[in-house]
Amino acid sequence: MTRRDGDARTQTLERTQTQRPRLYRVMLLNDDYTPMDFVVMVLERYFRKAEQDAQLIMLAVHHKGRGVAGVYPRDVAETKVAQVTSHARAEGYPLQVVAEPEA
Ligand code: TYC
Repeated sequence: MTRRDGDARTQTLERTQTQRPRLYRVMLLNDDYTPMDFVVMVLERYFRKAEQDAQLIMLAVHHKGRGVAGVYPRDVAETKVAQVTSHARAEGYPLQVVAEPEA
């Protein structure tokens, strides 16, 4: 990393590599009321999972309490949270979906 001092108050930091955008995990949380079939449909439709993978992820969330539906840049992750939450509420289900930054 090179540091060039121009004006005493202004410094420019140069990097040879650009930083990759931070990625966010979209997490599904378990609850007692959302039907399993609805969660599987969500994983297929919004997270592009094949049916068998969707079943496995849904069951893992059911047993462990939470699990990763997908990993995306922040704007995509936030859009998926909003879309899935809106769909679940429209059906009257309490499904919780959250985005969290990768470590
Ligand atoms: N626990 C729910 C049931 O027994 C199923 C479920 C799975 C709900 C995953 C939410 O994120 C979830 N119907």
